[in-house]
Amino acid sequence: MSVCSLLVAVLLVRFPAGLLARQPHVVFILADDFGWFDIGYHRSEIRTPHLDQLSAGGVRLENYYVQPLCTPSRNQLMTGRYQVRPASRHPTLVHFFIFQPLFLYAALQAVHAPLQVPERYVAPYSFIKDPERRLYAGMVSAMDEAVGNITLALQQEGLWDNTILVFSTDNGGQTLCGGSNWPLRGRKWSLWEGGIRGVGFVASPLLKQQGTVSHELIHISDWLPTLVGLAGGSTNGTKPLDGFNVWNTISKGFASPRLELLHNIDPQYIDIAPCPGMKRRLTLAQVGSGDSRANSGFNVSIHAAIRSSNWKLLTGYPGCDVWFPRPGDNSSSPSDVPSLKQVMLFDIEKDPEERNEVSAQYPTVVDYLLKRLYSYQKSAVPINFPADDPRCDPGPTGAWGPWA
Ligand SMILES: [Ca+2]
Repeated sequence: MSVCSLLVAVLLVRFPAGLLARQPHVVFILADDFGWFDIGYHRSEIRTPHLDQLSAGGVRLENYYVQPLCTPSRNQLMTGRYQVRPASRHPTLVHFFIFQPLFLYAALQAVHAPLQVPERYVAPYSFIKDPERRLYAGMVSAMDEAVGNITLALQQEGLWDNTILVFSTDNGGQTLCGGSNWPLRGRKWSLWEGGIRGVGFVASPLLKQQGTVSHELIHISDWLPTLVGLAGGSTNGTKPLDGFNVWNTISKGFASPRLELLHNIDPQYIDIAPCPGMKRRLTLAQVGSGDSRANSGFNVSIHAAIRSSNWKLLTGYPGCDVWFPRPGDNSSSPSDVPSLKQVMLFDIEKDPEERNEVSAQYPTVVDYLLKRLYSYQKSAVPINFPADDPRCDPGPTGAWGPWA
């Protein structure tokens, strides 16, 4: 069973009400492989009335980033640190749990493949011709209902008025399994926006500004310091965090303290899933040594991406690079994708679809971001793929939990 499968962890830590009355309850709902175009408020054909209503009264995060895969996103959520850093899981988790009146982490299996859902959720989507998309839509509806049920339970128990609910995907949608990130480029497993720009929002009566949309830069590693701060805890004593406390950004609309975001550096990147135009990756590898920007110190054949304010720089092969058409739209084909370069620069604020590559126009920006990548790389830990640990097997209880 993969790490992505069947992770439903509910942790309830209660303390006497008088002791911690002022600290909010925190509910964190993490969806799996939920794509950018798969939520109602992004004009999807899939209906998500509960998610739409909850987020409409909260703050929708429209410049919010996750990692392109399950495990790295979850790791950064738990540690507040980029995955190139040594792990600092234990000290931060201690702070995370001790100060909470209620902390509920609902890491849903939905809407990750396999595509399975009771028929009653699929029936309203008979208008969707693609059978995988239709099943996927049913799974989204079931998840939407589940989030509605969680919220209703909190209201009925009298907890809602003091609750902060975060909803986030863990990575972009997988187009091979019914997901869609339209109109963003790429998909899960890639460093294009389709892989990493995440659906996310916060709903809470405690928000100072409700019913707003945030375009401030926020990353999944920011939740740890943000939630620890809300819980009255401290991140002092942990290893240095890459995440920022962004509560004032979300709640009051302040500018984000985050000016830069390392999406990833992975010299061993590989995505074996079929992608239209896969030959481009091979072509890209052949032009590697001739790139003059290799002088920056950073090996630009390495799969990497970094964001700084409006700029995003990608190096190496970023992953499946096509613009998958809007579901139901068969008129566009991925054949008109331009050639990739080893170093690519995009103005993400003006060009979130990554259609206009501008590295030649902004060489100073390119040089600066390559230096930043080199700086991160110098401090990175070597990639380590430890052997499977049989102690993690949930055994007869069927419930996953900490084991190390
Ligand atoms: Ca995932």
